[in-house]
Amino acid sequence: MVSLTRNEIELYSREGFLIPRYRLEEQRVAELRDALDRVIKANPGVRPEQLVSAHIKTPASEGVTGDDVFMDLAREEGLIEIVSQLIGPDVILWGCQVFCKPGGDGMEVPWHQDGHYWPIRPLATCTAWIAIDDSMVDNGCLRVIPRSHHQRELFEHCKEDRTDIVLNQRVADGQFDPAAAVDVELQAGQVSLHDAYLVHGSNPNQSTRRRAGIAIRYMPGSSHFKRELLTPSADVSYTIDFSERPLWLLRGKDRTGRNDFSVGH
Ligand SMILES: O=C(O)CCC(=O)C(=O)O
Repeated sequence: MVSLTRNEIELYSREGFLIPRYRLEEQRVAELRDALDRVIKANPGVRPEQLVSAHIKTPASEGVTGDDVFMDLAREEGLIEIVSQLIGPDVILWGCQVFCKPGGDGMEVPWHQDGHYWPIRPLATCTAWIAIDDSMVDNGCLRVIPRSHHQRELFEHCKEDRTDIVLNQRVADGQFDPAAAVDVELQAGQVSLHDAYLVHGSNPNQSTRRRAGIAIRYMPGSSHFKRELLTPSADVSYTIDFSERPLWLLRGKDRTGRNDFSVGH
């Protein structure tokens, strides 16, 4: 099993993101592609960048029919091991979204901090973003602003009235330097990890090649998923309903004693 070096752990803590040496085998990537094809087929009314809760097979309040292959990926020991080196020994799975940008019209993800959207206190999550296709500059790879997580504060976000973007709130101007952006290019099967406070986004897909990735969200057992903080809303231009979101304790304990693992299962 791959474990992170001390250097990698320090890099994640300093920069807010990391590309570990962990990589899925080709066969596994092929299974993810097949699962994605099934999910796209089962959800004809949903933009493929907005396949929220794709790890849950039965559509719940968010309306997306997911696939067990994505759940198996989220439970993969190798991933959990790496994540636990970054967030501690208690690991709770609380979310998963496929961001699939079709060739030609794949949408932009505006600059944002994930934590702005999430009802987690204290706010903490490590996202593992797994490339299902090669994710390069021309097809709209993830872009990050290194160290923008440092102060552990949420910047002001403003609403965008555009229909060609995946999220309709973005970090308001003047709070970070977009010129500092780093492209996180990954080959299919590679993984990047990012912190809940890190400013990140991605450009539209300018190529004819699809760019699909799956973001799996893990929080430490010292955080509370406070469903009542955010009510179901269209704030992100698609339905997010934290009130019914199931949680899975994958490793260790719920140190808060307040996370509800019965909801939504
Ligand atoms: O896949 C993308 O381009 C954006 C992903 C993202 O915003 C996230 O994982 O939080």
